[in-house]
Amino acid sequence: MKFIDSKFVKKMNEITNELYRHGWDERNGGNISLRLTQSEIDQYEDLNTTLRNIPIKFDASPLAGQYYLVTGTGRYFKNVHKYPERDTGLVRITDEGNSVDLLWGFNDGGQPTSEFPAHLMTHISRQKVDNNQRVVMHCHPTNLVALSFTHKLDEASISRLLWKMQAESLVVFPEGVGIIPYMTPGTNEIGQETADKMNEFRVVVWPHHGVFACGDNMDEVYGLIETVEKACMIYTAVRSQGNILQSITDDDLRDLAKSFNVIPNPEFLSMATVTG
Ligand code: 2HA
Ligand code: ZN
Repeated sequence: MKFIDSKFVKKMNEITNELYRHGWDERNGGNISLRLTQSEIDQYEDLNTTLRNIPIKFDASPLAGQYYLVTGTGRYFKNVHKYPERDTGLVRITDEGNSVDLLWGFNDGGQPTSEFPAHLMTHISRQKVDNNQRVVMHCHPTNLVALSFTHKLDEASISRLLWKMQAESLVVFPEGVGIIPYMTPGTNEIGQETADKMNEFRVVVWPHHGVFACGDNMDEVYGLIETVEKACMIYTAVRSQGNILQSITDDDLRDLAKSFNVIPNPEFLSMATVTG
């Protein structure tokens, strides 16, 4: 079987298109990486030669030998499903960790996303937390970016706000969301800051820019971002309608957590009921 016909390429095509259609990946905005296992790679007949070697500008040696299907730098999510072999690539991290071997894709001379440092550093963090997590996704959800202008950039306060905008939020991201300061995109520095937050959170807000998120598979990570953005969208609608007359309370959040068997981040919500 050829890799172009794989479920991995099909899913990448589908999700990049969904992200584009939501308006979260204008122009060349956004990027995705998905780790594949050796046994998955072995199923395809056209992945056994190195097409070329691509240097990377940071040390990815903790991931040596791993395979990633990744979107290309400068590529438009609008187009990925039409030209997957041009706009995405499958790479293996070399033993030295300072370059990747291209096994498939980027067939017009392309390279991995400019946010590859943030992706790979995030993979390093998340594999320590949970080795099943193999997807990292970055996009520019409109209402989340807007919130980063109007709300104090405080993790507890934004996490609690998002939890209270819909019953779904606490269940989907009980650990809340992490937030880094505004930083220049595409740098190793924003990559390191993001990866540090990823030790604790699966969602990291990039103020005035977008979001980084991770998880087991494409649908799960996409769903995580959708849920965060939906909460932000409700907040936008609420603020435009007027004053808030009632809301989900802390006690309601505690009941939700018990019912759905999730543990809220104790720094953002205590499970102990306050009496008196
Ligand atoms: O890939 O979204 O953050 C383009 C970007 C950079
Ligand atoms: Zn971006």
